[in-house]
Amino acid sequence: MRYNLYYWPHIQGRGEFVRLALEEAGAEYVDVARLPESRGGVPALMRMMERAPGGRLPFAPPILQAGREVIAQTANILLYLGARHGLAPKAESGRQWVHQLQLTIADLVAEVHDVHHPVASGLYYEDQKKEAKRKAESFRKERVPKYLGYFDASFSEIRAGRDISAVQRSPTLIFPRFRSSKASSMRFRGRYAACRKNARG
Ligand SMILES: N[C@@H](CCC(=O)N[C@@H](CS)C(=O)NCC(=O)O)C(=O)O
Repeated sequence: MRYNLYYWPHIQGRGEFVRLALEEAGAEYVDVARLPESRGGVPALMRMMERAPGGRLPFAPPILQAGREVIAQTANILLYLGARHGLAPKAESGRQWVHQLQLTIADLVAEVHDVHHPVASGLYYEDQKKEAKRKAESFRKERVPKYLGYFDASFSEIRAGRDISAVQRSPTLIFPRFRSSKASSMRFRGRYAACRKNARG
């Protein structure tokens, strides 16, 4: 099966989670919006948003087309790929646990976005810098330690052998890579590093 991925061509963003899973799976895929407009490009992405085959309209990219199926919402796409490519546990409870972690990552991603667009998504960061600065303070002090503490505790449980099968080769392994990716840590690199150092004591 050759997949079509639809995502904004000039940013890593949420599309990167899907690309990493596809790469990990060794799956064949086309990054449609990165093609020239004669074969895809952003117009093809817009067409997919407005007239998805089957009428299941996506709200926003990333979007994965798998044959006649059109799937949106990053965590939903990873749930789909995880089951089909052995990236997630076979047992339903394990898959649900991995999905829970991925949804929590989605919450973190949304918060990172909101730090830079605290007033409105449609406004440029430059137009809401004052509010962004205030938001960033509580994000760095309270939210980053809370999220990292949660993931550290979860991975400690897994390392302790209680549910290793749940996360072996799962899309959540993307998380450590995500942290070191441009999408998040470019802006909060110092804070992430400090939190990790504190966590290790
Ligand atoms: N919950 C969705 C969020 C999707 C999303 O916000 N996509 C961004 C790009 S990363 C977008 O283009 N949003 C347009 C909009 O919300 O109007 C997911 O996890 O996939």
